[in-house]
Amino acid sequence: MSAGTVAAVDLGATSGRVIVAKVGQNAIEMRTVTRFANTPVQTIDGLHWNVLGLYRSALAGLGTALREEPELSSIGIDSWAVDYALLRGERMLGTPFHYRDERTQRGVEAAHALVPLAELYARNGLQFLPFNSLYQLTTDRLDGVLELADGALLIPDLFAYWLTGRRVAERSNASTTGLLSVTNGQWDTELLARLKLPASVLPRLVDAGARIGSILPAVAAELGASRPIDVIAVGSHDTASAVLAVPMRAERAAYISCGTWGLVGLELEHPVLSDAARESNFTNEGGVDGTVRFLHNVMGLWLLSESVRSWEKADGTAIDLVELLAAAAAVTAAVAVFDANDPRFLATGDMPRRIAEYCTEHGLTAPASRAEVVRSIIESLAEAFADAVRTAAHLADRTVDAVHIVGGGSQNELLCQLTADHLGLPVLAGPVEATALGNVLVQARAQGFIDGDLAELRALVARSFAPRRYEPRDR
Ligand code: LRH
Repeated sequence: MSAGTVAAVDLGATSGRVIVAKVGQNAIEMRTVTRFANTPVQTIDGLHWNVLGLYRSALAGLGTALREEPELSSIGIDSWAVDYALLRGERMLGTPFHYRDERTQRGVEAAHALVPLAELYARNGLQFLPFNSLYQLTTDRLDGVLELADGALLIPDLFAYWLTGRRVAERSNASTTGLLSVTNGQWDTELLARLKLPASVLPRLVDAGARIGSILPAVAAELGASRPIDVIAVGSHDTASAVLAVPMRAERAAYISCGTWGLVGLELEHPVLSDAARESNFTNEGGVDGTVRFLHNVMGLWLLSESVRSWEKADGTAIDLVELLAAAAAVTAAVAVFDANDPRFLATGDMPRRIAEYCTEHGLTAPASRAEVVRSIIESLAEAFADAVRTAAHLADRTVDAVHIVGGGSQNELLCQLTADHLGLPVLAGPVEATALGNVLVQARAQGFIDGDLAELRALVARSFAPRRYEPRDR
């Protein structure tokens, strides 16, 4: 078995990147080839992803990757979950909506009138999020748009289709649609019929590790590739890839995949579908190798990035985030701790104002300076993370003795330390690029550059990227 080189296209809610990795049984080397902004666009009908811009940037990055690493053998794509493009033949019908668009309220009501939430949970195992694809598709149905479509592809599957001409639905991301059976991992055709959604728009399911196809000749020409390159299905839901690359002992550890969202939970072999799990809004998403991600979505660093966006708009200049975080760490006064899970924080908008409103409504002193707002956000996130870890362990009847934080949030020292303090447990931080790592590991295994089960892949991650440890302090 010898090492090989693969490329990950990793699309996040604020930026995308193309990363190349040389993966062998004993070490992984990763290098970011390009990073590009992901800036959603508000038009008259709502908030959209600029998927064409993202695809162009991904192609440019892959072209550079191929020039720099001519032996590159495959490509894997991951992104945020739930959002999709509708297709008719080869044509994309309109521009995909962003899950933070507020149009889906009608879809939620209409879907629940057909199938109540408790029954949905028993069938799909998903926490209620107003943007789960089934509510978005129901809104498209009500708007008369769905009937025009003969296909629906989640964002990574859309990119794979544009690269290869093959339409598939990778199973980890398909599990976030709400239309996949949590018990047998197949499209739930009975549920689709009851929701009046056409099963015919949904493509064939594939598992992470499956070869989707070779890049089309026109794509090869654009990338300057002189030989066929495979596109491999990875854990195309970014959280599935991130959790795969958490260097944990899954039976005893909780994880927090912390980027735009803070995804807090456990890896299980079987879903937990109890009333208590549903009432606590815990989800059972599909992971790589048949695992279940039992987790809760906490609002995450979105609270911070959206606050920074408001301030930058007001100032007309960029904010130095490192400086701002240092100022937040230096705040000594007690700051308000608010409920980071409050739905008012979901949509785009003036986050500092919403936090102040929340505080006033709940008899808390609203943070005054920007440093205090940031401190308040981080304290509130740490508390919400700790709560979610405790609830997950209780609901799944598991003992947790360490918590791993991966993703961008693992670089936030204050957040890691406060999470450890709130839980009274050690926090192990890193790797930062867990999502891209999970992506390249699945490709490398599919290509035979490495082998092993999840525990062995995680041991390889731990050897290559040793986590940083935060001990809990007395409170
Ligand atoms: C994180 C994420 C998360 C989903 C949300 C829509 O990027 O994929 O797992 O709940 O985006």
